[in-house]
Amino acid sequence: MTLAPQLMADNDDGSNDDGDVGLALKTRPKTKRPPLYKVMLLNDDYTPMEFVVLVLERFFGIGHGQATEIMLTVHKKGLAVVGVFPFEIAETKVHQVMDFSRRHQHPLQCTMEKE
Ligand code: TYC
Repeated sequence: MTLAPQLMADNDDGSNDDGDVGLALKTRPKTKRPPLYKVMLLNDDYTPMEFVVLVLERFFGIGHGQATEIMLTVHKKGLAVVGVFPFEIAETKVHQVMDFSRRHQHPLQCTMEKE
């Protein structure tokens, strides 16, 4: 007859009562990064270049020099990604740009798509 297996027997759920409190720290946190969305500006023939630069400065916090470069990229290539954000922030940027452009009667278009 063997008595030893009873000394440190596991519980039904696989845990034991050996006093180990380190287990939770070793498990991987179950946080997931949110999906990201590219916010893009589209070219058109009518929106003034300086207005696009102002949009990039005001709503995307981009400095004048880099804003000018991005504007020229959109002008030449047709569109450019101007930022990557979680859904709600991307959606807010799109709405801000579209609203600002509409109020100034410019046809500038801003869109978003999942990265
Ligand atoms: N193509 C416009 C012009 O020549 C400038 C422009 C740049 C418009 C970027 C929109 O997203 C844009 N005035």
